[in-house]
Amino acid sequence: MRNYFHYPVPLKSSIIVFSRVSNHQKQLRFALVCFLLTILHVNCEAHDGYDLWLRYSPLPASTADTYRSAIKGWFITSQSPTANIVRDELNRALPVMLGNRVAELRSPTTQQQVVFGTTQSPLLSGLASELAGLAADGFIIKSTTVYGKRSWVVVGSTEQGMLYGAFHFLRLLRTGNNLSDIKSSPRTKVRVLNHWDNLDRTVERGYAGFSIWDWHKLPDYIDPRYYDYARANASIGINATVLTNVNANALILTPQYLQKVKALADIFRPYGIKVYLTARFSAPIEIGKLPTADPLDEKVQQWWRAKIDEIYTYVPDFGGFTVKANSEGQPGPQNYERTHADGANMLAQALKPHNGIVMWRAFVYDNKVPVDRTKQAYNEFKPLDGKFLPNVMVQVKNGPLDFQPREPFHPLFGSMPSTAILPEFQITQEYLGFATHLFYQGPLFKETLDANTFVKGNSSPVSGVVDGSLFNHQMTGMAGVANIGTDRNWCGHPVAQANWYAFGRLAWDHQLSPLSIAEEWVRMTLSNDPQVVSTVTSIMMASREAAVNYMTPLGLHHIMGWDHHYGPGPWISNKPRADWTAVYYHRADSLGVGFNRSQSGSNALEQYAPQVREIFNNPETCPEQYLLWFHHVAWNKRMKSGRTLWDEMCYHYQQGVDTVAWMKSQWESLSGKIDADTHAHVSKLLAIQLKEARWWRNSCLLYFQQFSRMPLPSGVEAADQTLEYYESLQFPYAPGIRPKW
Ligand code: BDP
Repeated sequence: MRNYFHYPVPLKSSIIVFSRVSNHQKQLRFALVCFLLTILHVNCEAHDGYDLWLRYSPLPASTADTYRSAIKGWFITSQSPTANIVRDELNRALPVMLGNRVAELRSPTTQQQVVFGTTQSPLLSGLASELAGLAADGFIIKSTTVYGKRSWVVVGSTEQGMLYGAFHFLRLLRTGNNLSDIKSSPRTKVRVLNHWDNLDRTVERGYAGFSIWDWHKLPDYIDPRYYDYARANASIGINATVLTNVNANALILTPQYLQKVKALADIFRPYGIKVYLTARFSAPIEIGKLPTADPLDEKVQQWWRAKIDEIYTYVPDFGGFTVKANSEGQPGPQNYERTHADGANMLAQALKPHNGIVMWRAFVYDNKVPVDRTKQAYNEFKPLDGKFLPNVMVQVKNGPLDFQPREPFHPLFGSMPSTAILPEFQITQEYLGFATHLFYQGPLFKETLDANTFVKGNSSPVSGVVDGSLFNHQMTGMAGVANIGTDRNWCGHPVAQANWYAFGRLAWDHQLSPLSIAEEWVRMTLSNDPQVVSTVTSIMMASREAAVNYMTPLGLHHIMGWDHHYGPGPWISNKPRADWTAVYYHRADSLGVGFNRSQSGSNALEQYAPQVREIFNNPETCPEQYLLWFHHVAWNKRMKSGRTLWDEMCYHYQQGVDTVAWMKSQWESLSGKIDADTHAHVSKLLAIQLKEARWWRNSCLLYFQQFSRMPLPSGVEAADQTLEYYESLQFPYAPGIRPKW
């Protein structure tokens, strides 16, 4: 009898051989080894976050045993670059999670197994009808009989579907879920990351180092990170990446750079990721030497056609363009008195023969300072509904202003029924504490997706616009501004990875709950220990509301520091444009605070469906979380709690600080339960977050108190500095500042 015990550990020697010894000795040694392994397991699993949520480690013995009884080996039916990626991933994951015995089989005939493949394989073609009802790139995981053996199959109708299925299968194992029959397919088609990365490797609103695209060394030097980036995205269903900043540089469209773009596209292709670029509208002038970029000028049209044909010679499956036009100084069709539709359609026409698309952003504001900036996108785009070509999507930020901790949903959702609408979220935390604050955005994304637009009956959620079901659109997607950089852990804050993860998971399926996504992420990234899972998910789920409270409670917005948007700045005034100041947005005076967007004010509410308008227009029925977004409210107005508005505001700021203190103490309780480096890192960041939450509370309350002239209610801590002190703070080198163009 072979006398060995095989235990999967993340250490070099995973096989421990026992020599001839008595049973008692054996038991003692066994206990000792287990004890040592437990210690080593906790202490040796140090990780630096580079592996993201793809960090495989040994499953608890009983869980591994359960899986091993159903999985003796695995087999891949396809042969393709994508199949090789699946093979690598399984080889990377299964031996660690389940032990070396669960290995690749030469043929699928011998034992209980998992078969990965597509319905093109004769072995799996019988499942084609089951996959037929699923959207492209969906997959099924199913228990079935293969050559007489009860087995699991992971099948897509495409190679990409198989890849997504394989990652999902591993996710089930990694999170300790029971294997059961699953059908899954993406609810949106273009699941795209927008990188605001410049060619000099700075990242606009980036807080995790420099751009991961090493343009200078491309295409000859291929950073291994490119593969890891693609792998991480594929694991959560992201299938598109816009490599360059929306504040675009035309150089990216020149041959010198297109070679570099090609190198990246070639790497990403087998992972099912298409490459897109930002198109600078004035490129025909800047690199084409034409006198104009007028979209109706024939020479301009010809130039773009030739340029686009050229791009496809480098990247045959090039996805298309994202365009920011006539916004914040970017050139666009309005420079030539043409509309956004004229501009978008010109590019769409040239992309069409190649199946490329245009993602045309609705984040616009022109040179005239508007009465209410939140109305501008709707005013410019709503009249263009039905005028865009079918391969154009209008890309709309989640709220009508600009990625605030909380905004009502953007009124363009649902109001352009004949146009494909692509929502844009900001995964990078420009207004959300940079990469210093723990701010889990799952609840924020979901709040927008679940918001009821009432545009088509009583149940018309934004998600119905996004997945195309509300107006029967085939072109669908979800865009997120990436929070990725060269920091070893990719996103700066160890927990900021969860926002990238949540974005991908929700773009795939907006029905998932932020809590379940957080739990998956914690289990895959930190630990399956129930205490860790429940504590970290509670911290994550509390974090969004905490930040709203200590930054912009009750509907306040855009009172961050000037330009860099770091820290509080409700006093910001006297800037080149009124709508670049905080006082424009909060409108505090001796009577009250808030922006009146009701019928008696800017009437931004007219842009919403009547049912929404009715609820929001009346300060008595307007949800308090949006109160100061839509109303100018008296300081002594009675709130639902019975407190005055002033007292309520004070309590919200205090509550924000208290929640961060609670988050910190909860995190401390996990010492020794998760890897020490990650624990220490997050712990230090939470200390900064607590300090900054107090800074927000103190400075905002001192500032608004000048207008309310009311005392702080009991239980709200007084500031330890003067308002002048807070106003004097300057941060000329805060990260992520946009370059001056
Ligand atoms: C704002 C950012 C700015 C971006 C702009 C955009 O401050 O850096 O260029 O959004 O989305 O929030 O175009």
